[in-house]
Amino acid sequence: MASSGRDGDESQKGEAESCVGNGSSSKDGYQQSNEDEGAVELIRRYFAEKLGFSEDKKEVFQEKVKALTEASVDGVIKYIQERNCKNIITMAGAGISTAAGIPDFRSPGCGLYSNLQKYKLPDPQAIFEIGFFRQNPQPFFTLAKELYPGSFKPTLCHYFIRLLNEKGLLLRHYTQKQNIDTLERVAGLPAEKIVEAHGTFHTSHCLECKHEYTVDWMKERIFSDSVPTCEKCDGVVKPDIVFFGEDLPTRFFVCAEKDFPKCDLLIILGSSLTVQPFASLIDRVPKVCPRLLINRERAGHRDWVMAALQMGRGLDFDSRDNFRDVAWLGSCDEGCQMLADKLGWGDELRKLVVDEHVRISKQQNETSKRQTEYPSEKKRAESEHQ
Ligand code: CNA
Repeated sequence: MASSGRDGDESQKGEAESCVGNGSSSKDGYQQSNEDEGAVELIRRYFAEKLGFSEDKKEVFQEKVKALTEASVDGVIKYIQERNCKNIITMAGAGISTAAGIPDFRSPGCGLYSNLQKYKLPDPQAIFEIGFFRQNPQPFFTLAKELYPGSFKPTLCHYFIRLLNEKGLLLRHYTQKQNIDTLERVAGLPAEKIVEAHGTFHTSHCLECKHEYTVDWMKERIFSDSVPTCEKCDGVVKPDIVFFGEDLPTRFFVCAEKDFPKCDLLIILGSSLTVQPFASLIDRVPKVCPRLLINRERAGHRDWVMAALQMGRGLDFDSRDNFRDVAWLGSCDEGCQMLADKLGWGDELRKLVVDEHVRISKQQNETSKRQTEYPSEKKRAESEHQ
């Protein structure tokens, strides 16, 4: 996967070279390409004027000068170092936790949506739709039991985000995983740095009277194979993850409004960027802000017609005018290790992962040993959390 990442970089570099006309194309080829560009520019202007999308080219040109010197990973590293970035935003999807053994949603074959046949749902997404859940909550809780974290450990990518924070570079981490794993917290990222856009398993609420329940209360119900019902009013209790058809947490809107205009580098990790409004956060950074995607596949990019016409929104890896968007294709862990190496923190990150994984294993062993020796301690710990 790293090699395809590197190929991705090379293609960006090739593109940058052809932009300045120093490629190996013949004079005829060069003239032809100039004519093509002229035609594309004419079409672009025509549509931009007709549709009212006209952009101030001068402004964009001036901004271009301010962004990456090279639309590649090395360009991003140089930018971080020379511009003294302090307001990096990371946006993460389910892909940052697959290396910990937690499936994502849409990856063909191994993603959750490919493996829900046994629940006989009208369609795979129904398991996360609030209307369906109100009628039939059982499939969701059966799935939650299957997926409940046993001894998952944060991935290297989670620790990279922690390092960004410890180096004073991270403004905020936005995650759209439904955080049953809460791996960001386990990795040591402070709560105020995390925005859980699609909620969390950390708390649960009764759908009727809104009474709150703890993660341990919910866990016990999930593992006893019962649909959790409220002790006050008998309503169904749902973990505070955002289902389709529900509003996102207020914190998401408040933080996004404040953070994105300040962002000086956006790093998108392990997301298909298919679900709104999370996906469109990528368009809320300043026009000059570089955006780096680290993912197994390209995501969130404008289609080529819109890119050629300089219209529409989304990442823009391929247009000749690209001065800020970079795709590194491969695993999140490999991509983050590569970034850390280039920033000179490679060994620190490797050591952090090893030390923390040893610490977590030790903690997990001690807990399960204590609970085997003193089963009543488990009961006490659970009731203390309620
Ligand atoms: P996703 O749609 O499953 O995408 C994951 C992305 O990560 C894909 O592009 C993968 O190729 C990539 N990937 C997987 N593993 C790795 C890896 N190790 N390294 C690099 N890349 C990797 O998950 P997202 O988080 O992007 O999307 C959110 C899910 C939540 C959507 O698919 C929704 O259907 C789902 N959901 C949303 C809601 C809601 O919006 N309220 C509710 C319930 C579920």
